[in-house]
Amino acid sequence: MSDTLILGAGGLYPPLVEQLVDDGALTWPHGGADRRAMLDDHAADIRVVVSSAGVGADARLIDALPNLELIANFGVGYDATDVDAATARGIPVTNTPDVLDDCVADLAIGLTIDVMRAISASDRYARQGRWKSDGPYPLQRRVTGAKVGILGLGRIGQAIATRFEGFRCEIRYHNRSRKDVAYDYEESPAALAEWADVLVVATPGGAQTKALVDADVLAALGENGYLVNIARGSVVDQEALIEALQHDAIAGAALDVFTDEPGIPQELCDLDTVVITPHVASATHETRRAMADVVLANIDAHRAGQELPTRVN
Ligand code: 8YV
Repeated sequence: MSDTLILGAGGLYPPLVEQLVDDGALTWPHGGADRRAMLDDHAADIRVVVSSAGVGADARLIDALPNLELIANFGVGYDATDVDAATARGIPVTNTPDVLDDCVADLAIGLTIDVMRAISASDRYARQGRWKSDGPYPLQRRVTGAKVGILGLGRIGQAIATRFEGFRCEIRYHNRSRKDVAYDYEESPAALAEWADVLVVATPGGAQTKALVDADVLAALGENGYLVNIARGSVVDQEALIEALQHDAIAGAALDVFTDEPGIPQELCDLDTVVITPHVASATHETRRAMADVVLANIDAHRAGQELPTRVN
């Protein structure tokens, strides 16, 4: 319907965007002048905004839409949207929990194996003909039995932990609050990092977790430790991470998320001890379809005046 505005359409599930656009939805233009023109023409019509990790509804946009009734976020993390501003206006925000846990956890395992076993780095080595010219690839680190620290033991963190159990890993965690689980709790991110061979970041983003993994946590992780981040770039002090990697103060990092996406610092790209994926943890056909269904279920429920299935505020 033409009362819907899709933010960051390029980063969503294309069939969802097609379906909404076929129904008359507008897509948020790239340029500032085009945005102003769209708001001049349509601000009063917009009742539903579809947001995502890529582009959220900030306070300015929320302010500019006088009749906004719903922000339906395509993604479990809604830190790009100003939920306080929405709540102040009585506007519900919804997200897409649960349906993406498995794919995000799968990628966390893949990234861990890649960075410890140098899959991508040794693939490059092999393709460059260096096996022949330089000899066998240097030895790597064993994943099975490694000590895995999970920072943020929510649904995704638990799905990651369960998978690591299959690798006979010892698991500990740090979280805002203790959980009723069989894993030992560490009192701080630094204590968890000190203990762990691999520190997996699985917290929400936002102000509360900003730079939770800082220079001290990286120092505690140490020269034999690996960092894996499938959460948000904001949770890790990216400058401190680059510094630690450049000085071999940690053994490596596998990153799906970055501070200023889609920008990735060249310093990270230049390091063979870093595995990089472009925020694809939920990006499978199956999971993106399921996320789209949750977005549509929330929009449909809103239009029917029913309770929203996955409201966050
Ligand atoms: C994005 C995510 O929503 O669920 C999240 O929090 O970060 C992702 O699933 C997706 O990439 C669309 O931007």
